[in-house]
Amino acid sequence: MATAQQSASNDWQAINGQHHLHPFTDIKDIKEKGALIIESAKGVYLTDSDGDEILDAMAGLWCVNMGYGNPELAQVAQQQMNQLPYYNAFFKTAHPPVAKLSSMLAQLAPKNLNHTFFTSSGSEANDTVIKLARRYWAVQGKPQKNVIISRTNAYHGSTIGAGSLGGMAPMHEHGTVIPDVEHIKQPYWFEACCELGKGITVEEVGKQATQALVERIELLGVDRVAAFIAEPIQGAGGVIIPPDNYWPEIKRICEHYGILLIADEVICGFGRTGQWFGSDYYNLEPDFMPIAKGLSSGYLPIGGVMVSDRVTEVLLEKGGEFNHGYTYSGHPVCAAVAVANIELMQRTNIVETVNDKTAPYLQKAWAKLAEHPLVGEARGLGMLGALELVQDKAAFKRFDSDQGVGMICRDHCINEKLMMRAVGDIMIISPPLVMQESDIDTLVERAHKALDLTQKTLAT
Ligand code: PXG
Repeated sequence: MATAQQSASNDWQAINGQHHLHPFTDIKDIKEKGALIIESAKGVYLTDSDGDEILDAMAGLWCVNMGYGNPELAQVAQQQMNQLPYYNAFFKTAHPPVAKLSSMLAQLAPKNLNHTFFTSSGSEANDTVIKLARRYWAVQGKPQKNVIISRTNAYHGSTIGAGSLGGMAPMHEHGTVIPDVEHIKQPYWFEACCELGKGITVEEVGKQATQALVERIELLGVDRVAAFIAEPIQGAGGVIIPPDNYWPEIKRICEHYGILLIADEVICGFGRTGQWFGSDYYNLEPDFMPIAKGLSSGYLPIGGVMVSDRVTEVLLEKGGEFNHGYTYSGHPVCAAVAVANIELMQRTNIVETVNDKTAPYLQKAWAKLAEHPLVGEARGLGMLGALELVQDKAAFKRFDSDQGVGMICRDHCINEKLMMRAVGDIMIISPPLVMQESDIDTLVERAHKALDLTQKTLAT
């Protein structure tokens, strides 16, 4: 007989199945199988509607950096709701939370970034950055210098602008793609090995990927190219960590040709790499940094674009009115929670703890998973990790994609009470920064068990 809790769980699944259209989900599939209903969460554990506790190795969607159920963030939201639940930042008005947040961000970010345009999401941030980068050149009499170069397999969001920056073909099939966005290859060592069926040096992969930028700029003509956009470490594409020679050379190329550099920090920002920003990790001083997710630890939707002094100066001098903005740009409750989240991060020294302790511990444990017969590569950096599931390690041979090995493994993870995501046959993690060593042990144990079970399923 079903317990009361299971009946409640079935109810929510049924109601949800009838009326909710999910993001990035096969509609028929979810109607048939029902969604996993998450009812509450505390620290690094989710509780589903059956009462089961699931270790969240994804920090929600790469965002709940300070963990769930922090009373301080909830109190700040309540207090700001009472004091000023909404006012806008259009037409020469502002409010204390947005003023405070913009000043805190200027203190935290690489030293050349001192202004922020606020949005409610990373996608809106990337739509904004397209307009800002093009405007920077247009107001200087170069409207034709409007091409943005991005990378294949990149994810920069789902709106039409941000989706166009992204380099994932299935997303482009769903809607119009804006013109004047170009894609070049990503610095993806493991994939290069799989394509060749043998090893290749990481330096060579880095060199080819940077050379691709030079070639595309030369092909288009530098007078056409406004900017290059990339994540410091590519997240949703499968946690792709660039070789050491990649970023210094990209930085040099952008400087050499005088094109703007956009570092999408939506995932890498706010401690994920063990530094405040991925740009700090790679020693970049980008012209723009789109931010979101960890800015509020996902407690409320807020994002933005941090803008460099060289861009701000041109816009101040020649820009005039910037005809762009969102009703919720710099929303006071979201901004107040972001301020409290940053203060919490600073007070608890979380970024230093990640860098000195948690990330090294995680990476050491994670690297051992490479010994598993299914794992072709276990890579990671900071609080990010990926496992490449392969058919034959020595030959760098992947599974046929229609075998759905990543999804098989993901289902086993969930049965083992571990929330880990599959990108094709790459299993990825992006745990909350507040994970303790004991949580990491549990994470890796459960991941190992899920790999064993995947191997068993494949053998039957
Ligand atoms: N840039 C990057 C680098 C991202 O990862 C966005 C922009 C867009 O942010 P918003 O807030 O509009 O979603 C993202 C979002 C996944 C997954 O399955 C990743 C994201 C969003 C949803 C799912 O890995 N990243």
